[in-house]
Amino acid sequence: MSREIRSIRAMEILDSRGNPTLRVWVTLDSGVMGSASVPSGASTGRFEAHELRDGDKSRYGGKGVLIAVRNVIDVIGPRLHGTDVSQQVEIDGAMIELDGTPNKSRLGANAIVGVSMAVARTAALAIGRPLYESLGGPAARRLPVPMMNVINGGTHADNSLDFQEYMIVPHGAASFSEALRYGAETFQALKALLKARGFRTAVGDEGGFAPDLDSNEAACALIVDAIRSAGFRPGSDVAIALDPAASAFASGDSYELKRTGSGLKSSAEMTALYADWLDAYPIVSLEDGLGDDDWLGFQAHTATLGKRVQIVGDDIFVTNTQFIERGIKEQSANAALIKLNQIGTVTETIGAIQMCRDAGWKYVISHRSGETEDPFIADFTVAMGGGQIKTGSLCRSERIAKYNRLLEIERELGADATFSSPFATSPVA
Ligand code: 2PG
Ligand code: MG
Repeated sequence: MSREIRSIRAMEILDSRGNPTLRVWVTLDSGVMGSASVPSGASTGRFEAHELRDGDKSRYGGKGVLIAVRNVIDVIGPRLHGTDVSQQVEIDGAMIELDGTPNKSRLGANAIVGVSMAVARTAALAIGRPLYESLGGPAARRLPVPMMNVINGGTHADNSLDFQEYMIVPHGAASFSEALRYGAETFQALKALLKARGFRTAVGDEGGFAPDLDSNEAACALIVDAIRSAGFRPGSDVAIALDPAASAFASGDSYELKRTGSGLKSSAEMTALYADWLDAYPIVSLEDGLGDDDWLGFQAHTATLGKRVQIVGDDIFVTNTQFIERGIKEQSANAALIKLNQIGTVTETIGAIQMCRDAGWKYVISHRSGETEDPFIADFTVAMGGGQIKTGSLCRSERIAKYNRLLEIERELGADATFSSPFATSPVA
């Protein structure tokens, strides 16, 4: 059956924050058609690939994506017409060349990644295989341990917390579906605790609660209480992961913890603060504890904390091999967060993952704070086999869509599905 691309269409849709984004469809000569929808971040790294927005203030406050949509239809579509959809590398390369800028600012990384993802999905449909298998081959059997963002702060919520994400990591479960249950039960226990202690239970952008706690640290203590109250062991059953997203509160050479009124801290003081927390709470992963230009700080941070905890670079690496390579050389971290739209194509994303693997680094496939109902990253995570996904809380359907897709994959793989913790059991219980 012909796998040649007949047409590529796109339209403007809304993401989970009510902001415009793109949905792209690829249709083959055979009639097979696949689509994908593009996510969007709020706490973006400075060197992320360019998200093209119209800037026309009369529509969506300038956030429309009609120019990116036109770029898909008028520029990318005609160029890819007649190309074999299974040639992902060539297709992504052709789009990079067509764009011609270092950060995909001409056509828009949102336009390019939409096509790239839709091509991957259509290629899978064309051979009648699930996306995770089409991208990952027969070895794609590992279900990920989820990092579930149950308390939101920073740029994801209008509350009192400087730090963006407090996540639970149910890594002691025996399977993905059990991990999901551990997570959901802990989330409900957390809700009950918040209520009982007089805090509001409204949620932030990723579905985590957004209470006005007295300190950034109070969120860790609350989560430990919730884990216990749900009947699990903090650390060995359910651990904690943090993404302070420190670029958002970096101020010159310092970090300004404005919301909690904790004042200015140097890079070394931030690292000392995390070291104290590691002593007190079962934390297994720390992402963006420092800002995206604090390379020296990250190096010291990793030297001090890297043996005890996974140090993940998000804003500092932006899924870009140029920055990950520097990070590996300078030992700035020991893991990378991986987001397709930070770099803009499936091929380059896989390149970033391969670089992590070669260096013995871990990697975590991640959603964005602005998401859609597209569960693409669920399949992508299983395909890449790293065993970790970050895809939000235990409510809001744009987050749950990914968990539900992982349940389906687990079921489909049956006895072939594997699940194992990438973390040593945390010493604190
Ligand atoms: C992050 C992400 C996802 P955003 O910082 O890791 O949680 O947030 O999409 O806003 O960059
Ligand atoms: Mg982050």
